Amino acid sequence: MPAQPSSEPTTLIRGGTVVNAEGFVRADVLVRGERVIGIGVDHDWDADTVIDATDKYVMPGGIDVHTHLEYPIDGFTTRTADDFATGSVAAAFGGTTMFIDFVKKRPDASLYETFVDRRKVAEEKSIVDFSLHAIVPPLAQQADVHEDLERLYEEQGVTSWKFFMAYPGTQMVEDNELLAGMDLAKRLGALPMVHAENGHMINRASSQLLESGKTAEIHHVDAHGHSSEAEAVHRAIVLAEEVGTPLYVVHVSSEQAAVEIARARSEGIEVWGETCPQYLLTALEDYEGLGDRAAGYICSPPIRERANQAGLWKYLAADGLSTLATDHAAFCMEQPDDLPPQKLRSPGYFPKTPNGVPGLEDRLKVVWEAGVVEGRMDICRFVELVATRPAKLFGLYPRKGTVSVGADADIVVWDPNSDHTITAAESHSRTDYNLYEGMHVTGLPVTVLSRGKVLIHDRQLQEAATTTRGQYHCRENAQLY
Ligand code: DUC
Ligand code: ZN
Ligand code: ZN
Repeated sequence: MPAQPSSEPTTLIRGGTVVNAEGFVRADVLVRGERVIGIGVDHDWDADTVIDATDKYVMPGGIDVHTHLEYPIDGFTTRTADDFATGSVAAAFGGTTMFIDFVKKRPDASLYETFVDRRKVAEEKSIVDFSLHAIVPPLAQQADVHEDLERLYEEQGVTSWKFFMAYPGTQMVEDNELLAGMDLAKRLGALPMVHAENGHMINRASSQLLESGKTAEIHHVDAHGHSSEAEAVHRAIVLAEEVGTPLYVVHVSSEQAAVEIARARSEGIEVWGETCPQYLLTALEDYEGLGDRAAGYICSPPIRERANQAGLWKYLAADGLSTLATDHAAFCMEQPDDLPPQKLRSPGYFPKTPNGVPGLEDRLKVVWEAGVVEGRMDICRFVELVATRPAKLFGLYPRKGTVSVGADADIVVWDPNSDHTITAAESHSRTDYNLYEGMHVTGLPVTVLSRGKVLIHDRQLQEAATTTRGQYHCRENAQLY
């Protein structure tokens, strides 16, 4: 199939192995404009740009469905360090060509108004495509929030809504509100997402720790027990089943919580679990001796004991857990002048340590290393976890999450023979530390295309990255299978 005459630029990715969730094949990929227009070996294709992918994999760009860029937390007293510019550059360097961030209602605006402002900021800054989930505030913060959710769904394609089962008094919704939100989600076909930790159990444990003088960073993990996560996951599944809606559980950190999801899935219940690299590759043992600097590892739910990791890997392999996202909420350890108080704003007092860890640039590399190179998953499952399943669940498939004719040319050329040692100094996030500092990885994204534009080539940022902007995506309903 010769390329049809067109004024749009063409790119030929030649000599690689195309990897999709369903399988892999040795084939060339022809891109015209923003889309893939041909995949094959027997052709007379010519193109304006030819990329040699010999001995490399050609995969769909990573989709990170859980990020927090320039994101306000703790009652808007601080915000994450990466803005949409630095965060999206870090994403591109790491082979991620689409992210889905969150909108949290500002105190002075409705959820809808906050969404409009945030979408605009991201459109001005991001170099890769993006979308936004809505965070559903308690009704006490916005009594008519369901009207906004419906409007966001209809007008902006916001087809996924996150509910907090933790943080009573600020973000937590009680079960009646969760049920009402799930009812609305079911009526529209939106996908409810839950931060599943029992907020009352966490508050009780925190108070007891503080009363006994256990205020140091390391006690954050003690306040967020496995059982508080497993209980909330179980409850969310029961409530979703009662309503009859599918459910997505974000950032599953505990094997006990994964067991609840896997059990429900084995009974045919439509619940999907996400986990994150920090829960698979870092552990409590990595930060228990760090004193105040354990702050760099604090996130919720917490990074748990090393013995917990094997269970998460087991459920990832068996599809008890179905997606890998980062929950990238990067803060700096050293305080920059131009950012609000960061990780060390309250040394020795864990309740005020900003929650969140970085990972957007590293997700594909570290999961490839620990997953594919170390034999825990094959390359197709890797693609499914980091791109295809996220695209399906969040209404982007088959436009994204696959290298197929007609799909957006969001493509990563992956060199399984390149190696690299991860350091914060060579990373592109604004944060100044890296959870994977010193980790040696084999397998790197060498060329990255976003809707046909080459953003990264030979691991260098290209001119196109300075002149193009990512697009906001209105999303469809989840495709569950
Ligand atoms: N939940 C998240 O998903 N990210 C940051 C903090 C939190 O509680
Ligand atoms: Zn959360
Ligand atoms: Zn998050």
